Amino acid sequence: MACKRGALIVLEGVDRAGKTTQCKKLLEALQRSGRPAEMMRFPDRTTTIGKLISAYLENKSDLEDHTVHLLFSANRWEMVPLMKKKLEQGTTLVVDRYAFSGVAFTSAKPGFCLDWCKSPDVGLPQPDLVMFLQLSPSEAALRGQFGEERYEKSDFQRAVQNKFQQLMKDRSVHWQVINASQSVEDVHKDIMTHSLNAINLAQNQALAELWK
Ligand code: 2DT
Repeated sequence: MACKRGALIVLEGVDRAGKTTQCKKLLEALQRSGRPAEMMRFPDRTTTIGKLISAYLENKSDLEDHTVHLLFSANRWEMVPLMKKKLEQGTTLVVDRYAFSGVAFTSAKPGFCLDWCKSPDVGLPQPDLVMFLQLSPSEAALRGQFGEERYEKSDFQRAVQNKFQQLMKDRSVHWQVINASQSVEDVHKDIMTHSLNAINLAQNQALAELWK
């Protein structure tokens, strides 16, 4: 490796756990400390594939369930060359949702098993750290109403939460559960500590492939 690579850091969690807020805070803190870092989010709604996904999530179009699952995965794969380039250049990527959301959301639908849902994402860049922002459904409810998008219903979110619990049993992924019911600043402190460790470890390790 010509220079020390950046780390691939993913934040996952159920709705209203504070993922996007925490991604932004982490990004700013890393940049302030002089570490090159950029943020990405999935789905990336700006690409051609992302626009199809966005219309689906906004209930402006209907897509068959397998089809939309594969589009979410394709939306990650289309970013892989850019992700690898950035990581190799030493930039740490802070990513708001990744393949784990992909599997948790689709496998929460009737008729889908975890293995089928994982298969299109096998071989994606393996995150160095996946932080799961844990918040109980009752605490999430206190943070306000759900939005209007397709998956923003409490029964479905509960099923998604269960699928995340199943995914977290997989020891091939570096999961870290974060207590998201703390204050925004305390959650940030936890996230920063785990991220700095991951960045230090990643420097001397080759990027691995997810679920392979
Ligand atoms: P936000 O843009 O508000 O995060 O919501 N989803 C996400 C999937 O079903 N599959 C995926 O692969 C990904 C990344 C989670 C996006 C919604 O899309 C769901 C909520």
